[in-house]
Amino acid sequence: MKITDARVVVSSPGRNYVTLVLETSDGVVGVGDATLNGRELAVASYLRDHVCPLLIGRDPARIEDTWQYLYKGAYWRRGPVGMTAIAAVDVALWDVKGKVAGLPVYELLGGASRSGVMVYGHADGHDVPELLDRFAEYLEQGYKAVRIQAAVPGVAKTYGVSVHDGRIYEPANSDRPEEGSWESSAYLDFAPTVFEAVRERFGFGVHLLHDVHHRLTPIEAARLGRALEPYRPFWIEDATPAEDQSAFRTIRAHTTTPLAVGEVLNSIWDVQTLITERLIDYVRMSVSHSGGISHLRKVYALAELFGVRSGAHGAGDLSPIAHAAALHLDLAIPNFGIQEYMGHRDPAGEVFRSTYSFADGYMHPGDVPGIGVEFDEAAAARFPYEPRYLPVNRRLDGSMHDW
Ligand code: GCO
Ligand code: MG
Repeated sequence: MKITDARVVVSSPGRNYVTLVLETSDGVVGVGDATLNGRELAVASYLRDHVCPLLIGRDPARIEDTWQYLYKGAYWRRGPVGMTAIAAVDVALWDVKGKVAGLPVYELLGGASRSGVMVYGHADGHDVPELLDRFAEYLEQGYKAVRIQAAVPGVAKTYGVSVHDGRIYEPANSDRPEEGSWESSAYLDFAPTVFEAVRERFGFGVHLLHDVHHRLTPIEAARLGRALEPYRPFWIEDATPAEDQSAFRTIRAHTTTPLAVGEVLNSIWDVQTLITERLIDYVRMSVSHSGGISHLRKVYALAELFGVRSGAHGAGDLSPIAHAAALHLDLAIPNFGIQEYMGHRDPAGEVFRSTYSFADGYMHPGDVPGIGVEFDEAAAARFPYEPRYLPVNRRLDGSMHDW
């Protein structure tokens, strides 16, 4: 069998997604997600101009060899654009392999290690009462774990708080990035009161998570971790800018609050120190941005040796193909921790028809052969690409800060 066609489709059913479609000489079709939010066309070009021509004629069964060919063959290492492009090829090849074998991908990864994958939802509020109402809705749906984010008083447009519908919390401007504002001192005083309110109302029988979105210094993050200890968070996420692995030595020295990081990282080398020095508890890299199933499972295997668990990024800007791929890995690996699940905005379901399911706080990828997501190219054509930027952030004095 040979790969006979490789094409990239950029569509915007609710938000932008980049999808790679591979066709084989046996008529089997495999799909992969190549979405890099706010920089979509860079990955589309990397694939179209530099990768797709190399795939034609290759044997789709040789997944690892193709991975090494694309990674080593580029000469330039790591980075979000290249690793997202390779991930799309990798997932599409696992999809093909599953369809050829007549098995869901998790069976090819060693089979299920659990009956379902615990996911966390994202409850937010413009103030604490609104957050508590949204939190209650997640509990009604059966969620066992919920991330809590509330607007910091005096800080306009806090990260993680939706402007409109309570689910899509990232403003996306088309001409230039929206500007948010930030002040860590106000946030550090406020965040523990949010946890206190949630624990007071809902008790300790539900997991609480919180996303700091790379905004603190190491010692600020240490202070936050310590202040939250009485409320027993499941984790604090991305406490400091992720590229500085050594920052976690400082945080770790001061708090027992579990730490998660990695949604902006792309390779096993980006988390090598974090894992081998046991500086984190959960690694948050996603299938789509980290070289696909083949590479992320190596990250998880390394993490297993050091007692670190998975906690994959699952924002709505990763397509349903990415979410399905994550669920297959989550179901199979021994050291699964938790999976983010933000869901997808309509009309994404018209373009991506998925077989994964949610029940009582757990998800399952389904049992159809392959990844379990059908990509409808005719439907995708009805939703053309729309340029969108992620926001930027300024401190109250006007200087740039991490968003
Ligand atoms: C999360 C993430 C997202 C990112 C987004 C960027 O934990 O869900 O922090 O909200 O900001 O994926 O594109
Ligand atoms: Mg995050």
